[in-house]
Amino acid sequence: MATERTYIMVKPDGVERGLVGEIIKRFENKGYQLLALQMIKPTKELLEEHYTDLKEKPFFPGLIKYMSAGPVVGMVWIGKDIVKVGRRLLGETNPLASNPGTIRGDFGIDVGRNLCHGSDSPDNAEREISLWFPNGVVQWDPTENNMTQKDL
Ligand code: IDP
Ligand code: MG
Repeated sequence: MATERTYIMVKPDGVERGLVGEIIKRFENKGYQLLALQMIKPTKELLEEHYTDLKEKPFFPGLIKYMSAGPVVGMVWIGKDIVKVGRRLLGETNPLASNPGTIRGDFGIDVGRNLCHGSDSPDNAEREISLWFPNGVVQWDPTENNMTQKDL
């Protein structure tokens, strides 16, 4: 099982509904490690590049409009098998097909308002991380500083 990075993003509907903390909590509770976090109002050009594989789809113009309607919260997470398991935490693309216990299953209804994004392969994850965080992201070891000690 490889340690991988993935790009997770709370979409404009997720931000508007106040689900940023809830979505972060699920990845933290699982035990994954946060490497980067930003709120950004993406340009159409950035979104078109992010979703370049979908540009022939009939829903593409609506997708770009939806995604540029408000700020998004983009994150990089790292951990074992996180690309696949991260998508399991998100649920199916269609929230109505998503199991309860998943983010889309618990909070969504429409495929065009499905709250969150997760990379679909390790290669795409690295592509998306470079796209959204062109200045790079930190590396840190969550055990190195022993921040939980009580005798301070
Ligand atoms: P994913 O987000 O689960 O990886 P993709 O197939 O990569 O799903 O599609 C990207 C996004 O495009 C979806 O999350 C959703 O917001 C939107 N989308 C996908 N299929 C449809 C559709 O049939 N109608 C409207 N929007 C769609
Ligand atoms: Mg996808």
